[in-house]
Amino acid sequence: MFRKILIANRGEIALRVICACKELGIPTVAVFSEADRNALHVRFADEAVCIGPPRATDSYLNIPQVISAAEITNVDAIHPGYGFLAENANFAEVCEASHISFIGPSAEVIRMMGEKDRARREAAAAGLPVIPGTPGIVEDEHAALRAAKEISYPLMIKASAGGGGRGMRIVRSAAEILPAFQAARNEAEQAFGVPDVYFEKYVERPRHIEFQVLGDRHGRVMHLGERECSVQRRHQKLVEEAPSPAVDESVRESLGARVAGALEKIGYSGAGTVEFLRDAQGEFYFIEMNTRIQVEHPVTESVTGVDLIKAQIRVAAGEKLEEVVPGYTLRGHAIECRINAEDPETFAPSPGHITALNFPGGHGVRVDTAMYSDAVVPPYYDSLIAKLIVRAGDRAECVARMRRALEMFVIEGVKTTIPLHRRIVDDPQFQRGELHTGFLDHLLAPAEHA
Ligand code: MV4
Repeated sequence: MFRKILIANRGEIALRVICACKELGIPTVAVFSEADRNALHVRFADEAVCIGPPRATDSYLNIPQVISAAEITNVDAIHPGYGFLAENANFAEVCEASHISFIGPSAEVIRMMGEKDRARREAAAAGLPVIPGTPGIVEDEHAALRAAKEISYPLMIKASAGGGGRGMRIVRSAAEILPAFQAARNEAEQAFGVPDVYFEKYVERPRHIEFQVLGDRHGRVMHLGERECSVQRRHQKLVEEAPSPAVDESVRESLGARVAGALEKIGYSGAGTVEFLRDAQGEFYFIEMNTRIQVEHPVTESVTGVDLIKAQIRVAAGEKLEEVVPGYTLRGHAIECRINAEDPETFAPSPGHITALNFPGGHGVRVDTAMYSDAVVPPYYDSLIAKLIVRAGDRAECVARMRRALEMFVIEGVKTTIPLHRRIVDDPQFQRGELHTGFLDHLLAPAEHA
């Protein structure tokens, strides 16, 4: 097992990782920017090192600064959390070159999954269903016209370096294809420095369903069931749940086994998430893989009983999967609401000073946060300030529990998305579990009158 772990992150996930380390008996080192001097992750870690000015590029994204902090404090592993350096293959490489274990998959696999057209090809080769589309990048206008004719409309143009919804375009007719192709290439070049794009058939109003996986460093990979993440706005998830209301045991077992088998072929290790779209006919298609722990991991923990952060650390230290997770049974239902410091109507960030705070509690309620009364939410980072996770015997009881927990949650001093979450869980369609990726836009659209 590791002697000491540095957590290259901030906020609730840094605190979450420190909690897991404490329970494993591993000393921790926090890093922090000048804006996070009084943050809870700094106070709760055994040691803390300032790594630079408030802006993330100067601190949490500054690889030499993070590595220096790791060397000064003599850690033997780094946990990257999510965001920041978590899916940076160069960072994983620098860690290993510095004889520090990166708690995550190999740099090669991170790089593979970061190139989305390549990830799609590798997933297909390993036996996962993919959306009909181009075998690789579309090089020029001639190839674009040919590919569009083959795939037919509507189709989607995606940036190879994109992911998470950035650099995508829907094309509904032949008249739009060439302008859209050029625009998408320009946008991709601007955003990622790489103009490469590929095409897929467009799937209308799909569900977003993702499988949690865990692999050891001995070639074994298992799945821990799926999460439903269809409640999103502009590719930001707001509510996630496990299991998905659209997945029954036979689909879970067959697709889960295919996912685990595919990742064993690829040589995956660590925690990861395989994202699928599920179309209206119930077909599943691989779209992307995330090679990190995700924000919504607690819903999977709640229904499997597996502590995913501890498991991540143990497999990174070389323990075998059969020892880390001897087995699990899915029990009940869990829902997570992401609470952001944002205006619930305009979604404008609302940084500031927390003047009053009351967390909900009671049976089946978990709050993952680094907030405290008198804390400051800085303007420099993403606006997630708390995750409210509830579990119950079934989905209906879980929704009722979420409604009462949201009622108990008080945050004053900054605007939050709590009022929006109340609207979501009060919605009859949400309560019926009839979700798709357009659900939230529909809920937010101004009411139409006949
Ligand atoms: C798609 C799609 C429809 N057809 N691909 C958005 C994020 C990125 N991970 C992939 N995304 C999509 N890819 C094809 N071929 C629709 C989306 C999509 C979406 C996916 C998941 C959750 C929310 C979404 C919202 C809009 C579009």
